[in-house]
Amino acid sequence: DSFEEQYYPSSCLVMEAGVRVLRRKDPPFNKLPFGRLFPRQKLFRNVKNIKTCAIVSSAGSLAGSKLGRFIDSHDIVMRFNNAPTRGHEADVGSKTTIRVVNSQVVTKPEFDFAHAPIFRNVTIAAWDPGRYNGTLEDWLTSADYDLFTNYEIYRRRYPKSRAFLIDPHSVWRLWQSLQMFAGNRAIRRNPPSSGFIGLALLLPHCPQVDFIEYVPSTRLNGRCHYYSKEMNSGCTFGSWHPLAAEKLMALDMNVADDMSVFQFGILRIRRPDKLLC
Ligand code: NCC
Repeated sequence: DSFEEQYYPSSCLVMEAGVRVLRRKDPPFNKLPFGRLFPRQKLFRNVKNIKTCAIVSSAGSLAGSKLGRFIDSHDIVMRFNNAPTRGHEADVGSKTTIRVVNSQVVTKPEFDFAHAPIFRNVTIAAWDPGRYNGTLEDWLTSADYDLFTNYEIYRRRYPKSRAFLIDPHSVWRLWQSLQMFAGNRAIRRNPPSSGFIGLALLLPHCPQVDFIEYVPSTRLNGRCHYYSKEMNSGCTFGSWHPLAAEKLMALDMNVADDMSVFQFGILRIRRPDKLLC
């Protein structure tokens, strides 16, 4: 009995964080000219037809996976930051529906957010944590990296684009869900990684999410990204983000067998039934 009372599904905790994009009607943006830059469209079209989604982590151990065809078979494919597909199709596929990008990628000149082809013709969900207890007004003047300037340039240049900003309060609620999962093991007071934010953003729209090479498989090779030679295990196990806790929580939500997770690198997460949460 006591065990059952203590157990609360991790997927419910993630759903309750309510990770979302900002909308025109959200105060204070409903009163600010800046809010009129937000797209009127929903984050995804035809949500009723979405059955399967793939989230492609940028992990080095995707190299050599040959998962490209499998990834492209999903209705929605989510990728991160400037992670390329070109030249890596066999391992990571070529379809991209949505990119979750952090505010460094929106801001730093080397990524050229407002022009680079990699950020065009896909849905964009950009995020910046702001201060833990800050208001949205504070955020507009004190974002970690000023993503607003380039967001505005991008939206004016491509008015039909689906480029959204993630509600920073919802990012911190996700951090709180992670803290709930971790119990008395303290996690870092830094926001979750783009990968975990992406999962929480996608799950409400998708009955089944395959998260690729997030929990490391036996292909683990010490490389940071599949698209660069940099060796850095911190990218996989965490240095700034509470990444290890995220991955434990993701594994707790997994319904696939060990072969799938640790040999193929595919974690399967089902959206919880409302009655369960
Ligand atoms: O590396 P990054 O992450 O772009 O990776 C995207 C997401 O993939 C998962 N990942 C990545 C590498 C790895 N070995 N294992 C993984 O599981 C993580 O879930 C990660 O979120 C980010 O989260 O936005 C991050 O962005 C980079 C960097 O800003 C961009 O790549 C642009 O260069 C950050 N690195 C630095 O700031 C140096 C990284 O900390 C987080």
